[in-house]
Amino acid sequence: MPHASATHRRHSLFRPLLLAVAGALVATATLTLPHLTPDASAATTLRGYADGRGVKIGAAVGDGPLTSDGSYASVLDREFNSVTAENAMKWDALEPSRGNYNWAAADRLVSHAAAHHQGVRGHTLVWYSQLPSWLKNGGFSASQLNTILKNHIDTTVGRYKGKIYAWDVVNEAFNEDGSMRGSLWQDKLGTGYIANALRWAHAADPAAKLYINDYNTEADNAKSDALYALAKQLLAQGVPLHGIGFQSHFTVGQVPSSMKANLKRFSDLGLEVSVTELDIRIPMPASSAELAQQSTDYKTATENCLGVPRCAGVTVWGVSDRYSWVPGTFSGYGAALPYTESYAAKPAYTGLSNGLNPNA
Ligand code: 9MR
Repeated sequence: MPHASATHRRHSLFRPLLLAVAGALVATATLTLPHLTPDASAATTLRGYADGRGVKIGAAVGDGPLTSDGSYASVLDREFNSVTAENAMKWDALEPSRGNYNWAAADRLVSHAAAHHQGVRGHTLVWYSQLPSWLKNGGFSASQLNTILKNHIDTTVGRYKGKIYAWDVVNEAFNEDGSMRGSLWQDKLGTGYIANALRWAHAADPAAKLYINDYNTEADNAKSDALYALAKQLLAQGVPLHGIGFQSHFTVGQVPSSMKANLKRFSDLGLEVSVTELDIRIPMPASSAELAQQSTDYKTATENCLGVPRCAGVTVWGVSDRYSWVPGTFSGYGAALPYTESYAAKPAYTGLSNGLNPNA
């Protein structure tokens, strides 16, 4: 017993001192932590804001950078709650020779996403471009092509059943004037290939949201009018179409003024809308005024989607200017993404963040 009381006395003596030390530590931590780790608060990342609004903020991901560039992966995982395969799920990548599938890069992305609590947008099942040559030059009949397409959709959507929340089933099916774009599918099968592809994809994964995706459809124009008419018709026929993807490859200062109203008319049909491939290119070298305008444009484009009912989210077509497709396609243009080549957040990042933050 004497021991117990001595111990008790010692505690009583030390308690004020311990409390003072603990209090000082808490105060120090409170004062210094935010300065030491500015990115530590999930609420201030892009994905923190997106999660708070129940939407996706995605990025297109290349297999090269994902597997070889640690800085890339750490920004991707900190900032984005959704990923799209930039190329790995296209037909030429998945089935380079007939019946021989190469899943490696696509599987890598899907398991990376699961490990980092990211959703996956599937891109893309039916497209005129990036077809393997055995398919493009195979001289197949309509009925053979139908079977090939169904097999490809069954196999690909089936493999990732439950792991892909949305699929770009049909990509870039229209010409600028609203007519159907000539392609292997359109030319041999007619426009009916679109309804068939949607039905097959739905059977293979009933939970995935199925999209038609295109570019230069963000404004109210001939191309978006044709897409609207097709969407309405497919819905009237009971075809499982759930969403429309607006790629949104813009030039600085040129986010279309009719974008929000245009997205809203699709949403009013009961469809989801998503910005699926946002980037905003600048003539190089980019001036600080252009970078500031780009920031405004990122905010506007994001708000144009999030301000519409049934906007599921915004995906940017890459993370950093280091790997963007833009300079290789639009000679003299670049700097289209939210991060510089060395992963500094650009004014565009702030614009995107403010577009996602309801209190900005
Ligand atoms: O960014 C992609 C690039 O790496 C590929 O070389 C290119 C091939 O067509 O496709 C790019 O992604 C496109 C997307 O799949 C569909 N919409 C336009 C995108 C930019 O070209």
